[in-house]
Amino acid sequence: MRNKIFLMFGLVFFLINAKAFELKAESALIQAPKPGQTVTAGFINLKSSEQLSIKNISSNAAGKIEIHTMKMEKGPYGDAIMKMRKIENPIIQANKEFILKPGADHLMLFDLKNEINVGGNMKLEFTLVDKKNIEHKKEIVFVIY
Ligand SMILES: [Cu+2]
Repeated sequence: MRNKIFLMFGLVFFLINAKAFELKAESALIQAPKPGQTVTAGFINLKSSEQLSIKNISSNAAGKIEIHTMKMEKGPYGDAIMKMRKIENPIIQANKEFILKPGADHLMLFDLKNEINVGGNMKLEFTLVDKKNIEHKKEIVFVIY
């Protein structure tokens, strides 16, 4: 079911500074938080014609947004524990898919402010820096699922 939703939404195309490069966003989704929770995860596929670094991601609806990676670590009893860690300087490589998906690298949204309902939207503003060190701000609409 979830996979189906991933395919259904998506295809949010846009151009940033058409002469400079093209950035394509697909499957921009945010998981509806569990009742009483103020943290959730988000997912997206990005593809850019030029290398971009993600300097910041912000939203009126969240206090803080990070990109996380998942890593297996040894727990106190020698067992394997999945740990999340912030990616400090995420880079979107030119012409390579930058994929944030469940069970892998993902967006982490903290301090959710509003009520977030399935089927609603959340706007996230990405601050992207190109190789010439020029900043581009791009708003991407995510679908809550
Ligand atoms: Cu996380």
